[in-house]
Amino acid sequence: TPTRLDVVTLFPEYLQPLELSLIGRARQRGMLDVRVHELRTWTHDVHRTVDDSPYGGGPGMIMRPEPWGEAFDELVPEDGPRPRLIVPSPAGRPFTQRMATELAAEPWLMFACGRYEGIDQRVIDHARTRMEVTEVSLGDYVLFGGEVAVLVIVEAVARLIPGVLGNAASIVDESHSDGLLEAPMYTKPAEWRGLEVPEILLSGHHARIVRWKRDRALLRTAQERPDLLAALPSEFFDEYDRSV
Ligand code: 6GU
Repeated sequence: TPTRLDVVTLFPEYLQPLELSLIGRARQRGMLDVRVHELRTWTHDVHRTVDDSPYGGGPGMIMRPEPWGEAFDELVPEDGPRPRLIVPSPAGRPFTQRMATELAAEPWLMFACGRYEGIDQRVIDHARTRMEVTEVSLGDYVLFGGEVAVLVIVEAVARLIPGVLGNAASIVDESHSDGLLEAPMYTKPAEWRGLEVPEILLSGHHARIVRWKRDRALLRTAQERPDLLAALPSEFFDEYDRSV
C-alpha cells in the first residue's frame, strides 16, 4: 500500500515538481499517493479570503483558522486513520536525515503550507488534538512559504521509502547517514585537465581504499562542519583516527 502524502497550499502549481523524475515515477508505479489540495477550496465568501491582520498589531497578514479547520475535517475523518501533520516553519524543529528516516516510516503524511507571516496558532493547537503535529524548519533563514520546504522534505523522505530509489546501497554510504560528510568522488578519465584521481582509488587495495575514504570524510567534516564532528560519540573514533 502506497505512502500517502497530502499537501494543503494556496499555490498547488508550486508542487508540480512532484510529478517529475523519480518522485513522479514512484507515483506512477503506485508507491506514493500524492494529493495536492488548494486551501481556497474551504473558503465560502466571494473573495475566498484566507488571511487577515494580526491581533496585537504588527506587520503583514496571518492565515485565518477557518479554512484550515474545514480542510482537516474533510481530509481526516473522525472515524479513520490519522496522518502525521508536518507544518513547515522557520520556528520549527530542524529537519535532519534522522527526521527524514523517521517520516519515511509513516504511512500517511500531511503538509500544511503557510504563507504571509504564518498560520493562526489555534490551527496547530487544534490539529494536535486529532493527530501528531511537527513543525519543521529547513534552516536558519526565511522563505515566503512552506511549499518549497515541502518539496525538500518530500524528496528527502521519498528516497528512503523502500522501492522508490533503485539502489538502496547508495543510501547507507552517503553524507549524513553516519554523521559525517562523504569523501570526494571520482570517475573516468583518470587524468583530466592535468588533474589526477587520487592514486589509492586506482590501486585495487580495498581495505586501504575504505580507510582512505574514512580519513577524507573525517577531514572534510572537520573543515566544513566541525559541529557535526563535535556531536559524534568518542566510541565513533578508532585508534587510527585519533593518531591522525
Ligand atoms: Cl520549513 N518554512 C518557511 N516558510 N521558511 C523556512 C523554513 C520553512 N525553513 C527555513 N525557513
